[in-house]
Amino acid sequence: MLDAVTIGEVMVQFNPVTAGPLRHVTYFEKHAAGAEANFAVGMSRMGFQAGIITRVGEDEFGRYIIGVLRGEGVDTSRVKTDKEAPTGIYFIQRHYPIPGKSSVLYYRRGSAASKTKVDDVDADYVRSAKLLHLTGITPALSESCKEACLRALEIAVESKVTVSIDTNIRLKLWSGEEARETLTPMLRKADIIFTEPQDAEILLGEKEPEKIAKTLLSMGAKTAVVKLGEEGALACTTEETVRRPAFKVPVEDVIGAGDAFAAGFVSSMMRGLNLEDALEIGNAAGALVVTVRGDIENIPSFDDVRKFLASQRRETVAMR
Ligand code: KDG
Repeated sequence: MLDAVTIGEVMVQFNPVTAGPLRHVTYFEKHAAGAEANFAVGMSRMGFQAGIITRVGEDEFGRYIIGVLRGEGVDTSRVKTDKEAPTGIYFIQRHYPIPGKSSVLYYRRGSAASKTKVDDVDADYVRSAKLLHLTGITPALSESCKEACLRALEIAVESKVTVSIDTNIRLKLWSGEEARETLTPMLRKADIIFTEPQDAEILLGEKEPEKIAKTLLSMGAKTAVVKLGEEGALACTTEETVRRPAFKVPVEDVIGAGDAFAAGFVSSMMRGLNLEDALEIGNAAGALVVTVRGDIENIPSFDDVRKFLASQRRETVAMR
């Protein structure tokens, strides 16, 4: 029995050892990353069983990714190896042109993961999970990826598997209009929605966090979470609205923080913690990730979070 299942591309991330414009970077580190894989690893580190549906190429990078996921305890039984297409890769550029920010350059068009299709979605596998986690990235990869996400969503809804969606709009993969057209009907079927003001403006024409959350609740979500980066996060249900500030930490690379946040939040809800503690733990997970290069390396375990919060003198109710 899985606690969480997700669908999405896992890529090799090349992260520059030195910050600044990529034309001047000589050395890169190799990491395994991808929004959904980051989430799955986050769930696993928090003590929950997670699995991922995807494809990798029959190449060294594909073997590397499977090894990393297995090493993290993520179930890879539904990761197919595609003989026709390569494993996707991407580069990160750090602290340029804006200090403290990172950007991504994809080399993933036609990748093995973009060939993921409906047949790869094993209905029993999805049904065996307590939660299906989707993001706005996978449906943007290809028509067949979109169909696979919609099929998984349909199975989850029919089987009463909780659905969480992180809007994660990547405008390098599709236009705002395409994102809105595809994601809006998906969001109507989600129980938990993670978004951020830039995405919400595209999807809902709304930038104000509380209004975003209320609109998502009116569309059917039970819990709406708005990630506010350096300002923390806000979560809303029909009963309460809670806001928690972010933790101030040295920033090495911000990529991946949102996925760790989502895993911290979802795993806390699964533990039965309240909204405030779930936000605090999500914020802590996001903060820890940005202090190192790579998306998954510093995703915390529950014990890591406990130590971090104690260092910040902010123990959650559950940790006292
Ligand atoms: O959320 C982090 C991801 O954006 C990063 O790992 C790369 O999966 C990725 C993507 O599609 O942007």
